[in-house]
Amino acid sequence: MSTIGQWRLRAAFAERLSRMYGQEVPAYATLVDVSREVNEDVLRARGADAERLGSIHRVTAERHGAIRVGTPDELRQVARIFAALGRHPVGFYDLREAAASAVPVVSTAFRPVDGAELARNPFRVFTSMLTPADPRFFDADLRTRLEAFLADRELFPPELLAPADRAAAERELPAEQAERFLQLAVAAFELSPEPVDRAWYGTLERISAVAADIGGVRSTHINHLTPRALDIDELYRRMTERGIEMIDTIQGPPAWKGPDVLLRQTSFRALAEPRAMRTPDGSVVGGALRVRFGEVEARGIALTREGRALYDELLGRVDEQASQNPAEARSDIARAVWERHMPGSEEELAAEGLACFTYSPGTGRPGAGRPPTDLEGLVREGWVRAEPIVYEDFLPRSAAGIFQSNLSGEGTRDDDRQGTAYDAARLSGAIGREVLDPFDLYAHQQNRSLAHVARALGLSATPG
Ligand code: OOG
Ligand code: NI
Repeated sequence: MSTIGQWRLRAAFAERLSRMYGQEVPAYATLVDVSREVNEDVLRARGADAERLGSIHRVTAERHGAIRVGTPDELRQVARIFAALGRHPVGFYDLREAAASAVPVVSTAFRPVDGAELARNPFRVFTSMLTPADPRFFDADLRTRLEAFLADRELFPPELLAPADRAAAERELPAEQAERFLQLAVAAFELSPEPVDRAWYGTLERISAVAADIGGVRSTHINHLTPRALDIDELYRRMTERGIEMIDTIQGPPAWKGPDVLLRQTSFRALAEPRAMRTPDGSVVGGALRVRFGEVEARGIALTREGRALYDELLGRVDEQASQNPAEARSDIARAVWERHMPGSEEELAAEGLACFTYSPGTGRPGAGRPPTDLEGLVREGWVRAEPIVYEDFLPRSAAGIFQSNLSGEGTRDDDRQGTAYDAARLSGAIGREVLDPFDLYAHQQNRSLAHVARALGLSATPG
């Protein structure tokens, strides 16, 4: 009998989820169409250069999704489903701190970590977990009710979890079982038609719209699915031209003449969708909720820890200058700051140890003589080729911005109270598997390529 391997399961899951989401959220289908058009135009205009950060095949199929769960148990279950698809938890994001309004969640991203797996299909899911124990948001009474509500629901049926465990262990599934697994997995992230308890939802919504979205209903759902665009500024213009109202900024690094780094994202607001509501007297009435939206992103080069510190520092400078000059466009301020302080080429980023690359032996044979021992010299003379490593993760500030742009109200947060501590180690404990450090993953990939170069060129030491 034929079997389906993990990456094919992952690709099929991405595709089916995308089809489901496009049927249910038509603006998403527009976003995918416009992204494809922009990417084709960029490829035509820039040729091979357009594929420096991923083949057009990868980029066209590339998506990230986002889901939100309520408890460590639910998070552990989702981790089992994602492990079946060859994904690991990477990175810790504390949105409670990053957001100005009430976003009581901590998050990680489930994604492939191996270079070949990423190239096949990088489909990743930003996954957030509610923090009912945080007294800044929930008092003791509400916490108790919320935890009881969450403990009583089942997001993922056993018929989904059993094949998930098998796929995780065997890295494949028999075709028939794969079909059933994929159907159940997609269904688990569809919007449920079950009527929403209006009073309970409203109680949570007064605290935080995110809390209501997670703990106000008996199911979870994918809340956006994000295609990747090679020119996000052009995409923003074309979506606006088509009459789709976008949030007013592109988040992350500014548009500038230097290399694309990290991640730039923008979105359209959640649309009001009809939902059945159960009123306190038990009758079911029509209502509407805004819970699903659309986002698009452009990915750039991964930064090292030092590069990221520079990015965060520049963000601070931009904030400061923007608050001092409210009349000036933030994007202009950001561009000016970057042009002053951010190295303007890949070579400089590499030389200063700010960005991550994979190195390989050069294809052309450089002139006679011995190769230099330093990496810069090796690259300059053509002994070694440097390819940028694409940033596969997220940015807390942008993620908070995405949450926030979709909240109807600010919610409430009592900053006089001490928040419950959460970090990557505690989240690892909740998931039952280690939350990996993205910087370590990029460094590892770079170091491995350097060791390979050293062997291939017969160098006595790894260049650095
Ligand atoms: C997740 C928001 C974060 C991103 O791209 O930064 C995110 C959510 O709204 O649940 O997806
Ligand atoms: Ni997103």
